[in-house]
Amino acid sequence: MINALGTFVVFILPTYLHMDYSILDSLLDVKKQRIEAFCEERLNAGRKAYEITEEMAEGLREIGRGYKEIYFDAELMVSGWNAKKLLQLLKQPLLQEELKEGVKEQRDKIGKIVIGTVKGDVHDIGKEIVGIMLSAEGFEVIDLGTEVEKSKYAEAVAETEADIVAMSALLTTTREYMAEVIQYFREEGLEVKIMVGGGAVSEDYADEIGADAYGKDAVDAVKKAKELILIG
Ligand code: B12
Repeated sequence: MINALGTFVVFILPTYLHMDYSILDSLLDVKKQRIEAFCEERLNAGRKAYEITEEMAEGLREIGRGYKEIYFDAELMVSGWNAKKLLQLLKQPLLQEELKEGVKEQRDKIGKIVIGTVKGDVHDIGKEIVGIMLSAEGFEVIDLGTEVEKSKYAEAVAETEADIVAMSALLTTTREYMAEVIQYFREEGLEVKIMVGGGAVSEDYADEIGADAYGKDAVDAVKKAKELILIG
Protein backbone atom coordinates (compact mmCIF):
# COMPACT_ATOMS: atom_id res chain seq x y z
CA MET A 1 0.00 0.00 0.00
CA ILE A 2 2.79 2.39 1.01
CA ASN A 3 4.65 1.30 -2.11
CA ALA A 4 1.64 2.04 -4.30
CA LEU A 5 1.24 5.45 -2.68
CA GLY A 6 4.93 6.17 -3.21
CA THR A 7 4.69 5.25 -6.89
CA PHE A 8 1.69 7.55 -7.27
CA VAL A 9 3.44 10.51 -5.62
CA VAL A 10 6.79 10.05 -7.39
CA PHE A 11 5.75 9.04 -10.89
CA ILE A 12 2.09 9.64 -11.59
CA LEU A 13 1.27 12.87 -9.77
CA PRO A 14 3.93 14.95 -11.57
CA THR A 15 2.61 13.92 -14.97
CA TYR A 16 -0.86 15.15 -13.94
CA LEU A 17 0.48 18.50 -12.84
CA HIS A 18 2.79 18.92 -15.81
CA MET A 19 1.18 20.22 -19.01
CA ASP A 20 3.45 18.70 -21.59
CA TYR A 21 1.87 19.72 -24.89
CA SER A 22 3.09 18.08 -28.05
CA ILE A 23 4.12 20.24 -30.99
CA LEU A 24 1.07 19.11 -32.98
CA ASP A 25 -1.33 19.98 -30.11
CA SER A 26 0.31 23.35 -29.82
CA LEU A 27 0.36 24.16 -33.54
CA LEU A 28 -3.25 23.09 -33.99
CA ASP A 29 -4.62 24.88 -30.91
CA VAL A 30 -7.36 27.11 -32.31
CA LYS A 31 -7.44 29.16 -29.10
CA LYS A 32 -3.78 29.93 -29.71
CA GLN A 33 -2.92 29.52 -26.02
CA ARG A 34 -0.77 26.41 -25.88
CA ILE A 35 2.17 27.56 -27.96
CA GLU A 36 3.55 29.82 -25.23
CA ALA A 37 3.41 27.04 -22.62
CA PHE A 38 4.99 24.66 -25.13
CA CYS A 39 7.86 27.07 -25.74
CA GLU A 40 8.45 27.71 -22.03
CA GLU A 41 8.33 24.02 -21.24
CA ARG A 42 10.94 23.17 -23.90
CA LEU A 43 13.28 26.05 -22.94
CA ASN A 44 13.00 25.17 -19.24
CA ALA A 45 13.89 21.59 -20.09
CA GLY A 46 17.16 22.94 -21.54
CA ARG A 47 16.32 22.52 -25.22
CA LYS A 48 18.16 24.81 -27.62
CA ALA A 49 16.02 27.35 -29.45
CA TYR A 50 17.16 26.02 -32.84
CA GLU A 51 16.16 22.47 -31.86
CA ILE A 52 12.72 23.81 -30.98
CA THR A 53 12.41 25.39 -34.45
CA GLU A 54 13.32 22.01 -35.96
CA GLU A 55 10.63 20.32 -33.91
CA MET A 56 8.20 23.01 -35.09
CA ALA A 57 9.23 22.51 -38.73
CA GLU A 58 8.69 18.76 -38.43
CA GLY A 59 5.25 19.41 -36.89
CA LEU A 60 4.36 21.70 -39.79
CA ARG A 61 5.55 19.10 -42.32
CA GLU A 62 3.40 16.50 -40.56
CA ILE A 63 0.40 18.81 -41.00
CA GLY A 64 1.43 19.26 -44.63
CA ARG A 65 1.53 15.49 -45.14
CA GLY A 66 -2.03 15.20 -43.86
CA TYR A 67 -3.27 18.16 -45.90
CA LYS A 68 -6.59 17.49 -47.67
CA GLU A 69 -7.05 14.20 -45.73
CA ILE A 70 -6.83 14.99 -42.01
CA TYR A 71 -6.01 18.68 -42.08
CA PHE A 72 -7.55 21.38 -44.24
CA ASP A 73 -7.07 25.10 -44.95
CA ALA A 74 -8.24 26.11 -41.45
CA GLU A 75 -5.54 23.92 -39.85
CA LEU A 76 -2.93 25.32 -42.21
CA MET A 77 -3.86 28.82 -41.11
CA VAL A 78 -3.96 28.05 -37.38
CA SER A 79 -0.64 26.21 -37.53
CA GLY A 80 0.89 29.08 -39.48
CA TRP A 81 -0.28 31.57 -36.85
CA ASN A 82 0.99 29.48 -33.92
CA ALA A 83 4.32 28.87 -35.68
CA LYS A 84 4.82 32.60 -36.18
CA LYS A 85 4.04 33.20 -32.50
CA LEU A 86 6.58 30.54 -31.52
CA LEU A 87 9.22 32.14 -33.74
CA GLN A 88 8.54 35.49 -32.11
CA LEU A 89 9.15 33.90 -28.70
CA LEU A 90 12.32 32.18 -29.93
CA LYS A 91 13.84 35.09 -31.83
CA GLN A 92 15.96 36.45 -28.97
CA PRO A 93 17.17 33.05 -27.74
CA LEU A 94 18.04 32.17 -31.35
CA LEU A 95 20.02 35.35 -31.88
CA GLN A 96 22.00 34.69 -28.72
CA GLU A 97 22.62 31.06 -29.38
CA GLU A 98 25.65 30.02 -31.36
CA LEU A 99 25.35 27.25 -33.88
CA LYS A 100 28.75 26.06 -32.81
CA GLU A 101 31.48 26.99 -30.37
CA GLY A 102 33.74 29.94 -30.99
CA VAL A 103 31.47 31.99 -33.24
CA LYS A 104 31.61 34.95 -30.84
CA GLU A 105 34.95 36.13 -32.20
CA GLN A 106 33.51 36.60 -35.68
CA ARG A 107 30.84 39.07 -34.61
CA ASP A 108 31.84 41.62 -37.29
CA LYS A 109 29.37 41.49 -40.15
CA ILE A 110 30.69 39.02 -42.67
CA GLY A 111 28.35 39.87 -45.54
CA LYS A 112 25.01 41.33 -46.56
CA ILE A 113 22.07 39.19 -47.61
CA VAL A 114 18.78 40.29 -49.14
CA ILE A 115 16.14 37.68 -48.35
CA GLY A 116 12.51 37.27 -49.39
CA THR A 117 9.81 34.81 -50.36
CA VAL A 118 9.08 35.01 -54.08
CA LYS A 119 6.12 36.62 -55.84
CA GLY A 120 2.81 34.78 -55.35
CA ASP A 121 3.98 32.98 -52.20
CA VAL A 122 3.06 34.03 -48.64
CA HIS A 123 4.88 31.25 -46.73
CA ASP A 124 7.44 32.97 -44.55
CA ILE A 125 8.13 30.77 -41.53
CA GLY A 126 11.14 28.97 -43.01
CA LYS A 127 12.45 32.18 -44.54
CA GLU A 128 12.29 33.83 -41.09
CA ILE A 129 14.18 31.01 -39.41
CA VAL A 130 16.85 31.26 -42.09
CA GLY A 131 17.00 35.07 -41.69
CA ILE A 132 17.37 34.84 -37.91
CA MET A 133 20.09 32.19 -38.12
CA LEU A 134 22.02 34.20 -40.71
CA SER A 135 21.85 37.27 -38.42
CA ALA A 136 22.94 35.16 -35.47
CA GLU A 137 25.93 34.00 -37.48
CA GLY A 138 27.11 37.50 -38.35
CA PHE A 139 25.36 38.41 -41.61
CA GLU A 140 23.49 41.65 -42.12
CA VAL A 141 20.05 40.53 -43.28
CA ILE A 142 17.71 42.73 -45.29
CA ASP A 143 14.31 41.01 -45.18
CA LEU A 144 11.93 42.00 -47.99
CA GLY A 145 9.07 39.89 -46.63
CA THR A 146 6.84 37.84 -48.91
CA GLU A 147 5.56 38.01 -52.49
CA VAL A 148 8.73 39.74 -53.63
CA GLU A 149 9.00 40.81 -57.27
CA LYS A 150 12.27 40.67 -59.21
CA SER A 151 12.55 44.47 -59.39
CA LYS A 152 12.30 44.65 -55.59
CA TYR A 153 15.16 42.18 -55.13
CA ALA A 154 17.20 44.17 -57.65
CA GLU A 155 16.48 47.54 -55.99
CA ALA A 156 17.43 46.16 -52.58
CA VAL A 157 20.70 44.76 -53.93
CA ALA A 158 21.56 48.08 -55.55
CA GLU A 159 20.69 50.06 -52.41
CA THR A 160 22.49 47.86 -49.92
CA GLU A 161 25.30 46.49 -52.09
CA ALA A 162 24.35 43.04 -50.89
CA ASP A 163 26.59 40.05 -51.56
CA ILE A 164 23.82 37.47 -51.74
CA VAL A 165 20.14 37.28 -52.68
CA ALA A 166 18.32 34.49 -50.83
CA MET A 167 14.94 33.38 -52.20
CA SER A 168 12.39 31.11 -50.58
CA ALA A 169 9.47 29.23 -52.22
CA LEU A 170 7.06 26.63 -50.83
CA LEU A 171 4.78 26.19 -53.80
CA THR A 172 5.69 24.30 -56.94
CA THR A 173 3.92 27.06 -58.85
CA THR A 174 5.95 29.89 -57.28
CA ARG A 175 9.37 28.26 -57.37
CA GLU A 176 9.33 28.87 -61.13
CA TYR A 177 9.57 32.57 -60.41
CA MET A 178 13.04 31.97 -58.97
CA ALA A 179 14.23 31.07 -62.46
CA GLU A 180 12.77 34.34 -63.75
CA VAL A 181 14.58 36.35 -61.07
CA ILE A 182 17.88 34.62 -61.82
CA GLN A 183 17.49 35.25 -65.55
CA TYR A 184 16.64 38.91 -64.87
CA PHE A 185 19.70 39.36 -62.67
CA ARG A 186 21.98 37.77 -65.28
CA GLU A 187 20.49 39.83 -68.13
CA GLU A 188 20.82 43.07 -66.14
CA GLY A 189 24.41 42.16 -65.34
CA LEU A 190 23.79 42.37 -61.59
CA GLU A 191 26.70 40.71 -59.90
CA VAL A 192 25.35 39.03 -56.83
CA LYS A 193 25.31 35.43 -55.65
CA ILE A 194 21.94 33.74 -55.61
CA MET A 195 20.92 31.19 -52.99
CA VAL A 196 17.58 29.37 -53.03
CA GLY A 197 15.60 27.19 -50.63
CA GLY A 198 12.17 26.36 -49.24
CA GLY A 199 9.97 23.28 -49.23
CA ALA A 200 9.33 23.33 -53.00
CA VAL A 201 13.01 23.54 -53.92
CA SER A 202 15.61 20.80 -54.21
CA GLU A 203 19.31 20.73 -54.97
CA ASP A 204 18.51 19.48 -58.50
CA TYR A 205 16.02 22.26 -59.08
CA ALA A 206 18.53 24.85 -57.84
CA ASP A 207 21.10 23.51 -60.34
CA GLU A 208 18.53 23.46 -63.13
CA ILE A 209 17.71 27.16 -62.74
CA GLY A 210 21.35 28.18 -62.32
CA ALA A 211 21.34 29.23 -58.67
CA ASP A 212 24.75 29.57 -57.02
CA ALA A 213 23.70 27.65 -53.91
CA TYR A 214 20.89 25.65 -52.34
CA GLY A 215 20.21 25.29 -48.61
CA LYS A 216 18.07 22.48 -47.25
CA ASP A 217 17.57 24.11 -43.85
CA ALA A 218 18.76 27.11 -41.82
CA VAL A 219 22.05 25.49 -40.77
CA ASP A 220 22.80 24.57 -44.37
CA ALA A 221 21.81 28.10 -45.47
CA VAL A 222 24.41 29.59 -43.11
CA LYS A 223 27.07 27.13 -44.32
CA LYS A 224 26.34 27.84 -48.00
CA ALA A 225 26.21 31.61 -47.45
CA LYS A 226 29.65 31.51 -45.79
CA GLU A 227 31.02 29.44 -48.67
CA LEU A 228 29.64 31.93 -51.20
CA ILE A 229 31.34 34.81 -49.39
CA LEU A 230 34.64 33.08 -48.69
CA ILE A 231 35.06 30.86 -51.75
CA GLY A 232 32.84 32.70 -54.23
C1 B12 B 1 1.65 26.78 -42.58
C2 B12 B 1 1.34 26.58 -44.05
C3 B12 B 1 0.60 27.56 -44.69
C4 B12 B 1 0.29 28.91 -44.04
C5 B12 B 1 1.57 29.77 -44.11
C6 B12 B 1 1.71 30.75 -42.97
C7 B12 B 1 3.03 31.48 -43.03
N1 B12 B 1 3.03 32.66 -42.43
O1 B12 B 1 4.03 31.04 -43.57
C8 B12 B 1 -0.88 29.44 -44.95
C9 B12 B 1 -2.22 29.08 -44.32
C10 B12 B 1 -0.87 30.95 -45.25
C11 B12 B 1 -0.68 28.60 -46.22
C12 B12 B 1 -1.29 28.89 -47.41
C13 B12 B 1 -1.25 28.06 -48.54
N2 B12 B 1 -0.65 26.86 -48.62
CO1 B12 B 1 0.59 26.18 -47.27
N3 B12 B 1 1.47 25.16 -45.99
C14 B12 B 1 1.79 25.41 -44.75
C15 B12 B 1 2.60 24.24 -44.17
C16 B12 B 1 1.68 23.38 -43.30
C17 B12 B 1 3.81 24.62 -43.36
C18 B12 B 1 4.81 25.55 -44.07
C19 B12 B 1 5.98 25.80 -43.19
O2 B12 B 1 6.10 26.84 -42.57
N4 B12 B 1 6.87 24.80 -43.04
C20 B12 B 1 7.97 24.79 -42.05
C21 B12 B 1 9.16 25.60 -42.53
C22 B12 B 1 10.17 25.75 -41.39
O3 B12 B 1 9.74 24.86 -43.57
P1 B12 B 1 10.30 25.54 -44.91
O4 B12 B 1 9.57 26.76 -45.25
O5 B12 B 1 10.47 24.49 -45.92
O6 B12 B 1 11.75 26.09 -44.46
C23 B12 B 1 12.89 25.32 -44.15
C24 B12 B 1 13.73 24.94 -45.39
O7 B12 B 1 12.98 24.71 -46.56
C25 B12 B 1 14.74 26.05 -45.50
N5 B12 B 1 14.39 27.27 -46.25
C26 B12 B 1 13.24 27.94 -46.34
N6 B12 B 1 13.37 29.05 -47.07
C27 B12 B 1 14.66 29.12 -47.44
C28 B12 B 1 15.33 30.06 -48.21
C29 B12 B 1 16.68 29.87 -48.47
C30 B12 B 1 17.41 30.88 -49.29
C31 B12 B 1 17.35 28.72 -47.97
C32 B12 B 1 18.78 28.53 -48.27
C33 B12 B 1 16.67 27.78 -47.20
C34 B12 B 1 15.33 27.98 -46.94
O8 B12 B 1 14.99 26.39 -44.15
C35 B12 B 1 13.79 26.27 -43.37
C36 B12 B 1 14.16 25.80 -41.99
O9 B12 B 1 14.60 24.47 -42.00
C37 B12 B 1 3.05 23.51 -45.48
C38 B12 B 1 3.42 22.04 -45.33
C39 B12 B 1 4.92 21.82 -45.53
N7 B12 B 1 5.28 20.63 -45.94
O10 B12 B 1 5.75 22.66 -45.35
C40 B12 B 1 1.89 23.84 -46.43
C41 B12 B 1 2.12 23.86 -47.94
C42 B12 B 1 3.45 24.50 -48.28
N8 B12 B 1 1.05 24.73 -48.41
C43 B12 B 1 0.50 24.32 -49.50
C44 B12 B 1 -0.61 24.93 -50.17
C45 B12 B 1 -1.22 24.19 -51.33
C46 B12 B 1 -1.09 26.20 -49.74
C47 B12 B 1 -2.21 27.01 -50.39
C48 B12 B 1 -2.23 27.02 -51.94
C49 B12 B 1 -3.54 26.48 -49.80
C50 B12 B 1 -4.81 27.15 -50.30
N9 B12 B 1 -5.79 26.34 -50.55
O11 B12 B 1 -4.92 28.32 -50.44
C51 B12 B 1 -1.94 28.42 -49.81
C52 B12 B 1 -1.00 29.25 -50.71
C53 B12 B 1 -0.88 30.68 -50.27
C54 B12 B 1 0.19 31.42 -51.05
N10 B12 B 1 -0.19 32.08 -52.13
O12 B12 B 1 1.35 31.36 -50.71
C55 B12 B 1 1.18 23.06 -50.05
C56 B12 B 1 2.11 23.34 -51.22
C57 B12 B 1 2.07 22.25 -52.28
C58 B12 B 1 3.05 22.54 -53.38
N11 B12 B 1 4.10 21.75 -53.43
O13 B12 B 1 2.87 23.42 -54.17
C59 B12 B 1 1.87 22.50 -48.74
C60 B12 B 1 3.17 21.70 -48.99
C61 B12 B 1 0.82 21.60 -48.04
C62 B12 B 1 0.55 20.32 -48.83
N12 B12 B 1 1.04 19.20 -48.38
O14 B12 B 1 -0.08 20.33 -49.85
N13 B12 B 1 0.11 27.51 -45.97
